Amino acid sequence: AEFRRQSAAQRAPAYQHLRRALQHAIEQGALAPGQALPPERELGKQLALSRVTVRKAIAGLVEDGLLLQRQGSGTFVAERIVKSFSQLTSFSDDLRARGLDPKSVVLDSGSGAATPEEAMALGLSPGAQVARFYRLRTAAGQPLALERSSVPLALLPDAELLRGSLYATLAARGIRPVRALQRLRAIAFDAEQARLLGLPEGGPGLYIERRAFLADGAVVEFTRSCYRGDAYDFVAELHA
Ligand code: 16G
Repeated sequence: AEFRRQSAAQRAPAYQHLRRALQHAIEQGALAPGQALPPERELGKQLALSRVTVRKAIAGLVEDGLLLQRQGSGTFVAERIVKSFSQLTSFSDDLRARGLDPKSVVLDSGSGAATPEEAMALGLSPGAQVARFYRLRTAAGQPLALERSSVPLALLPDAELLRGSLYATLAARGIRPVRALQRLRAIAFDAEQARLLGLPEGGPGLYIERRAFLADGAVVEFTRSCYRGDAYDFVAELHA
């Protein structure tokens, strides 16, 4: 099997070799986040590869989100987004604080009677109405997460009007979550999620479930997020 793998690798086109080598260098930190890659022409010369080969390898890594191309200034190693796992912030606030422009695409929205799972998570009685929306979250044009939120309809009666930030929309109604419980789990993106995020199927994702509470103890949201595992680091400070 090892031999077959090796000979398969030898048969792979040159751009595949280069793509894998660059990916390895990024994953090992030999190419640091934010670091600029030499221009295609120069890289080709250094490695004795054609410019087409270099361009194809780079295009693949851009597609994977490992490299970023900025118009006119070159190709850079993508920086991971480091996000607190212990602060109750919203996607929009968090990305705006980094100088990135957060956007949402509402893929689906509606309302209806809470499912047993929603009723349990939101602390509602069976049959209570909930607003639901499924959003693709992007920043600087890059898809970063898919989020499925359920909110008691009583708190968000005009859910279909939700365009931007959920938290901002709630805040405008005087509703502010003060505490949340989160659960984190590793997932592999299924075909549909991968397509929406523009990633390969089976790629790594971080599934995060958040139940956010109001000061009076009521649950305001039950959100199931799938963040890009290749783009996010979640950090938390621990105290003894
Ligand atoms: C974050 C929250 C999500 C919340 C959303 C609101 C995590 C893991 N999840 O993505 O629960 O619904 O922010 O963002 O942080 P918005 O106000 O921009 O809609």
